[in-house]
Order: sequence, then structure tokens, then C-alpha cells
Amino acid sequence: MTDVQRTLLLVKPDGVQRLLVGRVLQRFEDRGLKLVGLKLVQVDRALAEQHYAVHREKPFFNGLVDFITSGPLVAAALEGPNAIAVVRAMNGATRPHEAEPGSIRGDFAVETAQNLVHASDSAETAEAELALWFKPGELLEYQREIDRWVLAPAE
Ligand code: FUP
Repeated sequence: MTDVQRTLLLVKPDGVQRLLVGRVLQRFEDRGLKLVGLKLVQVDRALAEQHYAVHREKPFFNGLVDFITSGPLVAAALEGPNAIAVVRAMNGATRPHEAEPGSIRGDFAVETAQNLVHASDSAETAEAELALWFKPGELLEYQREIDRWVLAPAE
């Protein structure tokens, strides 16, 4: 059975500054994923530190928080079959020199510290991150006309 999931995608401040927001979101729309939440956010340190709490003890933590709070970013909630793995694969490896050409990082990034995008890495993380970045009413449910050509019929 198809596992329809929701996941958090961030186009980080480097993506906004490099005018890549439209091209990045286009890739996910082209793939068939559904946008169920979308906003431009100037992140404060409290939210940034919560988002990256797992990295709190790492040497790069402060730089990471500085970077993600350095300008507006785009937060998107994407829905689709196996969306968590699909979006991670499309983003590519964390370190851009290891990212496959054809992935977002493999096509547009060369530095780990400025690797353009973030995506949730598990069902638990996706649930927690979506709750952190979106208020309940900000995530929508709707049908698209194309869904019958993209998604398996409901069983
Ligand atoms: P990812 O899930 O691909 O975003 O990667 P991680 O959660 O492991 O890392 C989060 C962010 O920390 C990366 F996007 C960039 C930064 N980072 C570094 O700056 N140096 C590192 O060695 C690892 C991660």
C-alpha cells in the first residue's frame, strides 16, 4: 500500500539570495509532490536552535544558526507517496561534493555550509518539524485535478 507522507522542505537563505526558490519548488511540483503549506520566514534564533537541536553539541552549531537566521527562507510542506525519502533523494547528499548530479545540491551547491535545502529525515522528524514550522491551520488538504494521473487510485 502507498505510504502517503508529509515532509518539511526548507529553501535556506542561500537559496532565497541566489534566486533559486522557484526552480527548487518547481522540481518538487514536476515530480508530482503536492504543496500543502508554504511561507517565507525570517527565522529567529530560538526557532533555529530548536530546529537544529540535534546538532547542539557540534562545532558547526553556532555557524549553522547564524546562517539560517541570516535572511528569509522558504518553508514548504510537501505531500506524496514516500515523500520523506523522495525529497531527501532530490535534495542530494548533505555534502555537495557527494551529491549526485541531478539532485538540487548536486546541481546548485558546492559547500556544506551553504547547501541550499533541508528536508526531514524520518517520519518522526517530519512530524516534529512540520509542527515546529507550521501552525495547525496552515497545512491544507485539497485535491488536484492531476492527482488521478499522478497518484494510485484510492483503495
Ligand atoms: P541534512 O539532513 O542533509 O540537512 O544534514 P544534517 O542534518 O547532517 O546537517 C544539517 C546542516 O548542518 C547541513 F545542512 C549543513 C550543516 N553541517 C555543517 O555545516 N557541517 C557538517 O559537517 C555537517 C552539517
